[in-house]
Amino acid sequence: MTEISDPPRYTFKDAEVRWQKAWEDHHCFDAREDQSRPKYYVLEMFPYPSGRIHMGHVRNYTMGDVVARFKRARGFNVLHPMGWDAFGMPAENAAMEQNVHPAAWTWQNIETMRGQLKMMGLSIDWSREIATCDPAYYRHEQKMFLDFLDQGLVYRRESWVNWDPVDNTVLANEQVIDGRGWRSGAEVEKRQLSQWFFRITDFAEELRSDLEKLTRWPARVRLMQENWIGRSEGMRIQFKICDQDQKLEVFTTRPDTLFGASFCAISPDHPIASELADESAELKKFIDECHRLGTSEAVLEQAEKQGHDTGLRIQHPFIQGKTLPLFVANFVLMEYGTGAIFGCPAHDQRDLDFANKYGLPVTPVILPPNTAQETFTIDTEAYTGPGICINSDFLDGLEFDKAKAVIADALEKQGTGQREINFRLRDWGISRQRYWGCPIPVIHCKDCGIVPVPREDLPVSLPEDVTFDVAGNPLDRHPSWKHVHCPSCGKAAQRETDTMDTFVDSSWYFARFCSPRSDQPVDQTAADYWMPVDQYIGGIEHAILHLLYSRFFTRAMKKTGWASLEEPFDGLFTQGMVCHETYQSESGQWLSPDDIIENDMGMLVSTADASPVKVGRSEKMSKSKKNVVDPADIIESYGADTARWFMLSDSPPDRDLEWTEAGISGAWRFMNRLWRLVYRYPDGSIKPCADDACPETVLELRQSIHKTIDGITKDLESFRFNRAVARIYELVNQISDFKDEDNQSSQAVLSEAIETLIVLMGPMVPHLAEEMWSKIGKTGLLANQSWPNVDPAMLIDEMVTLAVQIKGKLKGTISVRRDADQSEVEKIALEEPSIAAALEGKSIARIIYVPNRILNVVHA
Ligand code: ANZ
Ligand code: ZN
Repeated sequence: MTEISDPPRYTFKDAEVRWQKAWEDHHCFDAREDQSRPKYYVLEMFPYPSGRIHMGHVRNYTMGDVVARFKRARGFNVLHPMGWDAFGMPAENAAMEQNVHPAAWTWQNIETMRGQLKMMGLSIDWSREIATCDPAYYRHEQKMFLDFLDQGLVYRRESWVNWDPVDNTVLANEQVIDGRGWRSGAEVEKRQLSQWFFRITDFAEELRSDLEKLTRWPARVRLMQENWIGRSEGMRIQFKICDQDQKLEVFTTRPDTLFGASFCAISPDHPIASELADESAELKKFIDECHRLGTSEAVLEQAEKQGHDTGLRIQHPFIQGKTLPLFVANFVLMEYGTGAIFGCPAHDQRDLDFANKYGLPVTPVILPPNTAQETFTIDTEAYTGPGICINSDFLDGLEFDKAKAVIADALEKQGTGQREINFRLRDWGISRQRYWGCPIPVIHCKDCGIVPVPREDLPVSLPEDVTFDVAGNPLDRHPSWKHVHCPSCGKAAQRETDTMDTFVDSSWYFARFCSPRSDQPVDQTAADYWMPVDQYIGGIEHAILHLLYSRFFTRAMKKTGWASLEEPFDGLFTQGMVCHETYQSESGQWLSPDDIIENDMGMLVSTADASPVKVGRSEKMSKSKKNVVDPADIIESYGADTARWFMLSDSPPDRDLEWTEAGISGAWRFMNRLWRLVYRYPDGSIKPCADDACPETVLELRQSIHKTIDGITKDLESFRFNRAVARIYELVNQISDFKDEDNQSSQAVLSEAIETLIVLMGPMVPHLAEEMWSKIGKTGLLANQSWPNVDPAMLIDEMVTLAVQIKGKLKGTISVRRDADQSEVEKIALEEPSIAAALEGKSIARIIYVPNRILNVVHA
């Protein structure tokens, strides 16, 4: 028997820094292009440097690190970089509130968070670190912007914006809450402002149809993107406006309901509305009210449908003498279709609500299947399903789909309508009237118009001496920064003072990581080697915009010669959130987990005054509910490996994870148990006996080892970390239970078990694994060790119970090897006494075999 000395405690504090340093000293994770080896690019969504890492980061980066280390052990040349999504509003808010410079605040946060990430022991190539606020990064973004401009992928146009009159700034729709600015609380106004746009709509069809190719993306994300792009097949129809030369052009996806039209409506921003408003104070008031409410889709979804009758009448294209009233209505968006509609109340809920409110007729024109026309009526609920056309002249009796085609032909023949495909996707407005962003590199000249900054003058850097004591864009009021000479004519001119949406910065960072110090945006050789990202990992909150923008940007880069592929992310995984119970005092104040304690009676009470605490449901960790646990504290008390292990162990990685004290201390105990286990390790040089000479217990443990390798390999390939963890627990139990004797084969299998266990745990708890690896006398870093191979002979032993039927009736069962082939199974079955007896004297016609389940014998 192996002597078990009393093991000392595992001192993670000393071990974790020691191994981090060893990896760094050996440049273990530095990635270099190597055409002779297959590459694997693992990327987690890079963090915003808000100040400290949170549990969401820990979960995200732990998963990515497991994949990176696993793939490296599997022989891939792995790229696993890290950087900072460093521009954005919070830095400016900090500047305003704490009187620090946004750059200083950001770089300080990066410093802190880099240190925290390093404490996690991530296998990152830190030599590739980038920060988007670094001119060395954003100069390339500016260069590409100019290339996009040359290619017509960027343009400037007037557009409506939410204007906060107190902060003097444009607000995103999400920053308008109940019609007021989220910071100032001021009533938001609508203003027309010249803004820069990326022509993402050029790629609408492609961005949609290529989703089909993204087979390694979650179906849910693909669907969300598809809905966001929103392709609609419909028609553009020109209606005649009575007593006017003007036409009213509408977009509809339901031309089959044209005979049920009872009104037309235009958006408050439609040119006809503006024109009429010049003559009507009442209409002007109505339009202003609509603007106050906001005209975004989200707002309008909620708002009550309201309209203003213009008094104009619209001629129905097929019904002689029939005219429809024209309204200005708050639910019609200017940015979609033509900004005008015809309303068919019977078959559209919004139209019906509107018609009922304004007393407009409701004529059903689609009859649902199996419904009698005489009794079919619509009162408060529109019918939007399929059916047969009624009350529709030459469409009567047609299936609605067929009717669409018939009426489309009729309108096209009349010259008053054209088939059209519309997308919900809008061009991407990237102008921000903010300081802490990438400057848009153009100059406005009175004579020459928009002049690109000459490429040799890039970067256009942000000025450092800016103030945040008053509202508005600091770049705009800077005394000298914007005043330049026109590069074209030399006269006095002005820089563009808009900066880019920070989503631009994150739309190409993954490409920059391939050659982070290149003096071009990307080095083509490097990018061709590393791209696409093989595995991208991040939160579901980025399912739409960030991923769509990145897909667009990559296409735009291809068009301008900066990329050679369209899709940047081959595989995508979206992780769940980290949640925690919530606590409230009796008076309803949120309490942090640190503010409560269990009293003698086992009740949760406040540490401050021992008053009882209400335990609420588990929710995503958030500052507002105070249910956050700081990862730094956890790493400090338990070590990085414990935190990583718990993150991986608890739930499937795409689900929410419930953070508990019990869970983390359980993980901690397991780390220590592992550490004690290595003290059983015998000399690893012992050779095992030949398989057939092995005692049964030895064979059993060998089989477990190889089943574990096989299982964990598959689990890590498919993001089933929690199952990999469960297999580790099982193997550890088996090793603990193994009665090793002082003979060669049992000592050999024990060393195989412990070595394998350590290698398998490497990706998940890398520090402890290194420590154990060295403890059992291995030289060289575990980080450079390759993944163990499965001995297939150790897998196929498993027996399965097979039902044997005769003509479909169960006659007995036999035990056979899993996946045994038919002839072997037949032989065993036919020799089985009960079967043999039943078949006595019969001639077998055929035998049907369902592997691992059933053998059915059919006799004549
Ligand atoms: C008449 C009609 C009858 C409609 C009916 C629907 C049902 P999707 O599928 O999203 O493309 N629409 C068109 N432009 C609009 C705008 N700018 N603002 C608000 N609504 C608009 O939706 C297309 C339908 O949305 C169009 O088809 C139009 O109403 C409305 F029984 O035309 B429909
Ligand atoms: Zn000029």
